[in-house]
Amino acid sequence: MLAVHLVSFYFSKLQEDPTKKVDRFLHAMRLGDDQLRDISARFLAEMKKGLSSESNAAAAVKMLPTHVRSTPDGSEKGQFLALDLGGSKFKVLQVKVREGMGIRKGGVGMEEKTYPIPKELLNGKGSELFDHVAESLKDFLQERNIDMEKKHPLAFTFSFPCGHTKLDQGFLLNWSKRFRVRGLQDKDVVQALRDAVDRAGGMDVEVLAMVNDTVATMMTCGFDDKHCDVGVIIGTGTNACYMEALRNVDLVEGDEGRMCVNTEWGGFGDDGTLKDFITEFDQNVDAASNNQGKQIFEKMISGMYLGEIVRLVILKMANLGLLFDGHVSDALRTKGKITTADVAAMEEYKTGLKNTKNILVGLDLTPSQDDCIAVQHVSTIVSFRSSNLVAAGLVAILTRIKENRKSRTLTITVGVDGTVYKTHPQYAKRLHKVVRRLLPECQVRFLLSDSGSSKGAALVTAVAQRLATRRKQVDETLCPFRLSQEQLLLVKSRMRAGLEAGLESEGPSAIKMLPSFVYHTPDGTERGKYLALDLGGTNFRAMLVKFRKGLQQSTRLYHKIYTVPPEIMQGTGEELFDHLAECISDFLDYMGIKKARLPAGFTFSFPCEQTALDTGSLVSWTKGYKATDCEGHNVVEMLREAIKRRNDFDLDIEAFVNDTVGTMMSCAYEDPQCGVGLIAGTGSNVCYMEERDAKTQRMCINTEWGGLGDDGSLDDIITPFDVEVNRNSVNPGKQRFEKLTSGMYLGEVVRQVLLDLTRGGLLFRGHVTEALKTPGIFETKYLSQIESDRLALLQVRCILQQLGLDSNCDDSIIVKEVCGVVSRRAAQLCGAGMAAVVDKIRENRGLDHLDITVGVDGALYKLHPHFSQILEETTRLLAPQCDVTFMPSEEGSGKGAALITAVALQKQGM
Ligand code: 0WK
Ligand code: 0WK
Ligand code: BGC
Ligand code: BGC
Repeated sequence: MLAVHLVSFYFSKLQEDPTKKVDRFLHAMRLGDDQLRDISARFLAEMKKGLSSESNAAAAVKMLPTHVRSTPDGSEKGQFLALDLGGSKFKVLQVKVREGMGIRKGGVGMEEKTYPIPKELLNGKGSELFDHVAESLKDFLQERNIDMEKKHPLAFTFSFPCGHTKLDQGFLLNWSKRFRVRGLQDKDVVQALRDAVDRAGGMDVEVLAMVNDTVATMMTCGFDDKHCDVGVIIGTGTNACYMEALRNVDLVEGDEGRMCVNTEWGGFGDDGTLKDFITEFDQNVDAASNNQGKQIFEKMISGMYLGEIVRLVILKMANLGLLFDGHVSDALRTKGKITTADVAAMEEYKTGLKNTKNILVGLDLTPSQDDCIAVQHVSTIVSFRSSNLVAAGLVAILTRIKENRKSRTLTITVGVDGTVYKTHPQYAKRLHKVVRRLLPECQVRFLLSDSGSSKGAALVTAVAQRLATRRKQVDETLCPFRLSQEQLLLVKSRMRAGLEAGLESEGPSAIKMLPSFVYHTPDGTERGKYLALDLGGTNFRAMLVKFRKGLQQSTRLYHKIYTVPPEIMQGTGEELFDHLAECISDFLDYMGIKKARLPAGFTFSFPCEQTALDTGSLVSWTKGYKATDCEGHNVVEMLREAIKRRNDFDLDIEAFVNDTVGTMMSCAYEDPQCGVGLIAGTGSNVCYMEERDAKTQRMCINTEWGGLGDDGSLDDIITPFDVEVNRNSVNPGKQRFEKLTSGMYLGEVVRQVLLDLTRGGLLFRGHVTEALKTPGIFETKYLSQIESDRLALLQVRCILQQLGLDSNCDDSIIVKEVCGVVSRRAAQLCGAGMAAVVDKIRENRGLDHLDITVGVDGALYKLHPHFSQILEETTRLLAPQCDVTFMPSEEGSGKGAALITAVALQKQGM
């Protein structure tokens, strides 16, 4: 009875527009934007689950790392063989990228042949399938007289989910589409191909890369459009890949750069995530498939299933008397009788209805005009749902990329291929429209891969070759910077020999070992108010230091920093000291102590020969200084004269110390065990308390270790890049050790290496820009920024951008690596030098084991993310009998100078 009422109700409706009844019947398939956004959000959540190592194993959306780390940058070239297996056609191709006859400039030439795959092989043994592939390849080579002796690089597009460990190794997770081959699951597919090629014999083929068809499609489109970071296949099967930030791909080592991830979105919903969108027709398709419960999303979208869904819908409507007056034919009950090509034909704009009629008649049905309209509309709704679901998936991927780029908008290109997308009328347009409607703030371009995916696969191989070649060439270039322990021990012994030689010789020696006339480290009894002047590597500081009674060691310190302009650094000595006197005058004004004739300590971070604590004549300028009429002059006197010239304040310079000495004293005030002062800043130097033997009075020696190598003793580790830096410096031949270790030069060493790599075409696409040729443009502070772990590569690229260096991801990885090896070498060399110094002190004291503290200052030590740690590790490694504590100096060497002044005055009983 109820059935009768139902049928009569429907009949009453029949008079109306036949599409209306279909809309009602298939309302579950008509997805609104809110539902699509909901599906998109669910897919985004699944993507994150697939990327995370915690939840990957259970994730339905596998998010497979592909080990493709970069999209084409236009420098790829070469000839490749290619195999394209897994889509509707199996193809063998020869791909010539920018090479060979008739290839238009920058173009790609391809020759291809499609080889059928016998049905039985689709469910046969894996070895048989690959024997067929290898035989087809051999036939292709013979047919085209391609030299069989020559080694041919081969790119393999394999359109099934594989777990890659590297570009040329991938383990099959499961088959999909029509393939149900035995014996290859969880096996390395590349090895299976190699074995088959060996079995076929007579050809020398090197399988360099295996990629999924989505990846190859992205690369194919990336060749013409550098915004292409997504690849989508809507063909027999469906899938998508995109460039993900490597730091988010937990399954692969490393945080730097990007990696293409094959989402395998066909599996979306395999864990029930889409159950509220699965219709009974989808359940029937799945139940009848050869992989039940698997590829749920694919079965709602791809060409292998659309025809079947339409057939099942029509069959149900016919059974319910909603079509063909309830007449059902065996053909209509037969699986696969309506193909996706039929669905496309029914949707043809002009001939769609006629095609629909022919197809239904072909199914032994006698459709009315309204039946045809209704069936055509069923096709529309089914394929519309397919393009809508693809849109929802794509919106999730594009949203993910936008998040990775931390930007509100996005300009991106999506490379697409697949028969459904290519041949189904309206499909592409619908897809584009929905994506742009759901992501209005994004500029999304869709680029059809016009020549299949093999061009892309060849490009992956070309990129892999380019990356491998580049990796090798970069390694060769950077190898001289990677010092072995033996080399570091050699540097330690040469430093030791240099220290000893400097102590022995009266005459000039590479390491000058300058006496400082500082005999004691502070003992806490220091009292009073002192002015401290500190001419360092980068600026000049004036300080007022007060040591007070009562609480142990309380110090009050006021200071002001003044820059020393390059023209003053490289002007006349008079101008320089007038500038210093002016700064001091300004400071005394600022402190309101102009009239107070204070005792002063003067820290001067340059090599000076001293005959007493309060005098010193400059041996030679270092770092960026070149002021005239100073070298060989008593610089304390020069300052006094400058003050006299000003005649608006006066002070008594009681102590004149090197910044290493000031730093050691400053730290010794906190830690009496401090017997060494190290500066790792603009310059590089160390001082220590030398005590030849029990008899000789202890004195602090300013080693000026920056001069090690000025006698050629470091020529075996000095690289051509260092030679270049030295040649361009204001003091060529001098301070060779400093030029390998200090902030003044590290940036220049990096620039020289980048210049060389760029000239070699390994960086910045070989563009040697003016910026890169500009000395001093790559300041050492950039090394610190670029090497900080917190900095994503994008930010590295911003820094390079600021320097006028337009880089891509790979470039910034290499720039970061170059910065790393240069700063690591610097820290290791300082560690080797320090090991020599502390071991000398240990032997001086005749100890088997020495505990000592090193006071340290300088921007390189304090600000570089890794320098201090590598320096400390190297010191401990090379001086195992010394327990060395490194103590960053809080108040700089000025306090140290004031302390020395205090000690000096106390000695004079004042
Ligand atoms: C053409 C590509 C191939 C891919 C196919 C997918 O060259 O790698 O598998 O598109 O589309 P289908 O042939 O399954 O429709
Ligand atoms: C701070 C000290 C100063 C020394 C400077 C070295 O107070 O005497 O010259 O450190 O570091 P730089 O400024 O060269 O990085
Ligand atoms: C496979 C994917 C492939 C897609 C398109 C799916 O069945 O799992 O690896 O990319 O089909 O060919
Ligand atoms: C100078 C040293 C100074 C070091 C650190 C070197 O260039 O020669 O005197 O200690 O820089 O500032």
